Amino acid sequence: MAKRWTNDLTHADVTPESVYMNRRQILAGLAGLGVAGLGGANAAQASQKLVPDSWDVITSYNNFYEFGTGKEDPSKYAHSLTTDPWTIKIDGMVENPGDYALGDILSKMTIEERIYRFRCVEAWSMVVPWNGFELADLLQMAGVKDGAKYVAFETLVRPEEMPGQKYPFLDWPYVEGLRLDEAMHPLTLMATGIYGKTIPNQNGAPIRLVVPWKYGFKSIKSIVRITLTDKEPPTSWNKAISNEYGFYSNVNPTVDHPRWSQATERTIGGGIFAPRKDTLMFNGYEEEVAGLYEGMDLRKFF
Ligand SMILES: Nc1nc2c(c(=O)[nH]1)N[C@H]1C(S)=C(S)[C@@H](COP(=O)(O)O)O[C@H]1N2
Ligand SMILES: [Mo]
Repeated sequence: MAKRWTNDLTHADVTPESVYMNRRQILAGLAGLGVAGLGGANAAQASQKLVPDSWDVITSYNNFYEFGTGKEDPSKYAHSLTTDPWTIKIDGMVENPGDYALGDILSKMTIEERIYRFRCVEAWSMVVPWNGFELADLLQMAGVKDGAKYVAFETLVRPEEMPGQKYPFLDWPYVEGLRLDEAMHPLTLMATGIYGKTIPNQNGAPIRLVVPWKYGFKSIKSIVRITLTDKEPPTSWNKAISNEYGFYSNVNPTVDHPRWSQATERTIGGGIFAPRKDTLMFNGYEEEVAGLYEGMDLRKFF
């Protein structure tokens, strides 16, 4: 088979599993050293009414807001999420719409390991070994109709198990989207595992998206719906703070966040005195994905 993407990473580059799982504590230690917060004014005001933690605290450590905005909430509550049975609705501009049991989908897919860089918009990064299959294979199974241009994704809404959804911190469900060619790219993964194990609930069980050349928030967790459409779908962070988070959100060291530089990043697990590392264009996947954006002004389409 022709090599459709290059992997310059090996297990030697992988962020140690314990560091990945305890990122919140590690980031807590870095907080005074300039880890940027994610929030914008509106969301910050909204969140302050709901939670005792400051905006910078919650956004730096918490990356699954459905479980709450407190920094320990995902680890406290995510274990109660029921991930079996799990159904994904595939609808919109597809030949075979329907409610697909996850087990049936997985029986048709080949799970492989992909070691990818993962770059959060908050300027920290890790190297993660994912287990999953290409989204393209799932879309092929669904049969994409002519005229479809985008893929929209939705996370589960189940406030009984996801207590953060009792508050309008974000407009639930968490939604994300890709252009169809981005979704069909061989790097775009649907992950069901990390570090060779079933993906933990707090990391998006039982199935999540991984788009390694985009900022981490595009990699939507615990997906229950995938819709093919001809219109650019709304995305959660863009709806919340549109001037800070665009639809594309490609990792780009030359386009700064309005409130901090994206030129460098802190490697989680590198130790607090490790020098920051230069952020790579498209997170190091430029050769594979730059062609998707030829002729586009990446400042305008950020
Ligand atoms: N549904 C949902 N997906 C989500 C999020 C979220 O809050 N809800 N957080 C995003 C953010 S900000 C990041 S950085 C990554 C973190 O994934 P990880 O916790 O597995 O590292 O998930 C992304 N996907
Ligand atoms: Mo993030």
